[in-house]
Amino acid sequence: ETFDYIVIGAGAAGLVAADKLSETGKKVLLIERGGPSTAETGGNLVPPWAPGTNLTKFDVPGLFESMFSGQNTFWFCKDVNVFAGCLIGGGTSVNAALYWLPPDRDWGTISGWPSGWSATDLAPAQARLKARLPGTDAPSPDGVRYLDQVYTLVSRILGGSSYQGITINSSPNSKNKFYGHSTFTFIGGKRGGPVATYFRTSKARSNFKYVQYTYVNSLVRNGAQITGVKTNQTTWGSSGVINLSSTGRVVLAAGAHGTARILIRSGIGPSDQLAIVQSSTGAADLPPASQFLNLPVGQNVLDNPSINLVFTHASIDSYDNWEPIWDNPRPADAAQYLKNGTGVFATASPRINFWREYTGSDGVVRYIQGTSRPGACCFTTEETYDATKVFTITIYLSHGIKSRGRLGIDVNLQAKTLNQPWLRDAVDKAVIIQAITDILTDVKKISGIQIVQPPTGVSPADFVAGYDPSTMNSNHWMGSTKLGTDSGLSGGTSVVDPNTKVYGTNNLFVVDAGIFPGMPMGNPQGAIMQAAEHAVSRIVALGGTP
Ligand code: 6FA
Ligand code: ABL
Repeated sequence: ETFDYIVIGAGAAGLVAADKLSETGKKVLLIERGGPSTAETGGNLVPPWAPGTNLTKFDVPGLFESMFSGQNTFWFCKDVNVFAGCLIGGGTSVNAALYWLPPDRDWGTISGWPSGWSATDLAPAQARLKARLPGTDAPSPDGVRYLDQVYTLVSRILGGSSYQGITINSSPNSKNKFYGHSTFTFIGGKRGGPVATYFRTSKARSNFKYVQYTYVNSLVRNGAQITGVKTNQTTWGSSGVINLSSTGRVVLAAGAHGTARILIRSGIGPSDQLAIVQSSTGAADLPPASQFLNLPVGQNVLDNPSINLVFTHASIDSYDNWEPIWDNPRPADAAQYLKNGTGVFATASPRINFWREYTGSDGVVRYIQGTSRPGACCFTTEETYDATKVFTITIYLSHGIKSRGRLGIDVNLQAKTLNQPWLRDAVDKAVIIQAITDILTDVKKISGIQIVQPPTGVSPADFVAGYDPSTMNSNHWMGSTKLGTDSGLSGGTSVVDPNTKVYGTNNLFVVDAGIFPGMPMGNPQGAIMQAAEHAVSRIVALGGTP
């Protein structure tokens, strides 16, 4: 059996790509290393308070904060040293589902994209995405916003700097001093996202097939031509190889870390990384060294640095820091959700989001995103405070960020961060310090707010300087297979061309978070799905498949 398209990875980008490709009638295989997530994909991990229901950990939005604990967090990839979803839906099945229709600035030269990737070029992709997945800022099906004290209080704080309240996705370009209710990909009080939309329509097509628990090790190459993919599944033949048709294509969507690793294990990447594969168990799968493509895979990596500010206020219900939600939830909230799918469990933890523009001393415009939620985690303090009244404002540096890091593999072929990407640029750091200073100034205008973090007497600059870089991670990895016109084969920074085709290959494409040259304004899943929509229209327009 051979395929016209093999899509690797059933995450944000892969589910969109597989659906759009199968819509054309071509024979499409989607390969996912993980297993089921939500009930409709066969998942059955239900909390102890919902026995006999189909309300899995991945379906119930209010269980989001429980992703970070548990004996066996199988939903996260065990061979990637940061959080990455390894199940159907990828990151979209484990994330907080925050969802932003990207502003125009996320595309075009201002964000590092070449011609063909302007906001105008991408407008049809955004319209298609919005039609399939509109998102909601009132996820409980009864329209009521529960546990909303954080929204009320933080909107008052932001009023101190004359921010305006809006419906965020009704006005994607309003990102300088605007706030609104957090907006999510939830549908009908459950996790929706690409699994409940794009994946559902692809599964209904006879020319579409998907396999799970199938790990792609490497690509089978004959020079520039990819002829198949090598998996760990011998059901496909003793070598685990799945073949492409003679005019077929491989579309990589294994995520910023996963795609980089597959390329490197296929002889495509920086020479120091290929040397690691040559002296590892993966050596046998490499093509001859004469076919290596020395591309900057894993370079130019971005993630938002994020800093948590922690406060208390008498009006706040910290929701017990979300700790009991899995096995000892507040009985009335669990009963309400079981009864009709409404209430606190119908949404994830964030309550309000806001953005503000800053021009750095280097003249570059950068944006700050804020996300606020009841509760707080992962910090220590000398202060005495009432944990039942605590809330967090997380400050992210986003669009305009200059710092870059590097990811790749280690000797065990695990995917990992090689150089951290957070606040390496001095102006990036100055901007986030300014943003924290501004928020704290506005916080102090509201009576009764106790600042728990940063601690009393510690300036924003000292707080940022002393902040453990490993806790600045935002799980928004981008850029490891950057798209652009400056081919890495000629010393440039790009791994894929404007058609998302890997330089030096005939039929290999990347459509996931790795292609982004710059950081989107908000949490990136919306931008990633929009980019995948656009990428597929370009791939299909190339013609050439049967
Ligand atoms: N993004 C948002 O926009 N809003 C959020 O609220 C948000 N929250 C989180 C969050 O809370 C967590 C804990 C994490 C980890 C991420 C969050 N993100 C959020 C980021 C967002 O989910 C990611 O940016 C987005 O999902 C990335 O999309 P990609 O398509 O680039 O990659 P995925 O990780 O979604 O999918 C890759 C798939 O490939 C996975 O299913 C993986 O199992 C599979 N795969 C990897 N290697 C493979 C291999 N060798 N063979 C077969 N399959 C493979
Ligand atoms: C995101 O986009 C981030 O990737 C997540 O890290 C973030 O969730 C969600 N959105 C919600 O804003 C946080 C949790 O709220 C914390 O409790 C957790 O410690 C942290 O993720 C871990 O990275």
